[in-house]
Amino acid sequence: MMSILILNGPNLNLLGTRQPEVYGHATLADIEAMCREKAATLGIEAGFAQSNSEGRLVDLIHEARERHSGVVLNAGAYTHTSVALMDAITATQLPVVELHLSNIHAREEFRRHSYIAPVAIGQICGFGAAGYGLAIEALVGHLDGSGTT
Ligand code: CA2
Repeated sequence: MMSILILNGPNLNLLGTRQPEVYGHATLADIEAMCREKAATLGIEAGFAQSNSEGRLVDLIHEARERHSGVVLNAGAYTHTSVALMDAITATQLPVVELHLSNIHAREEFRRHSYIAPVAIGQICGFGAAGYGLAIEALVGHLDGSGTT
């Protein structure tokens, strides 16, 4: 059975507790449950992980190559800073869908630049927790050949 990894970066463990006007009311556990439901509907397996550490996220991307066919990545603030995450994606050659809860293009200027975007198959942002479901669909569409990218 096809398996994908949904990987979350720094501070996303705090979701649902603060700034609901920006990031919504869903907790990361709610989002995990929603992702598992979506995966079951699509007939695939899904791993789900979160780390606040850049190096741990690099390790998880490396390890994903053994078990998963692709990654949905919300790299949080490392999106805007991490050459290491960009290189990890390039090194593993895994297809990655970049995901953000908020519309990073409608916020501070520094959030508009992403080190992930050039090595991702595409980016989804601005749809809150629902974006995870959209990203899973896009990744599975890419992997089974029914997507456009
Ligand atoms: O919109 C997104 O998903 C982000 O990746 C979230 C990151 C932010 O740095 C990116 O620019 C966009 C921040 C996540 C912070 O999560 C919080 C959770 C609860 C309370 C406050 C922040």
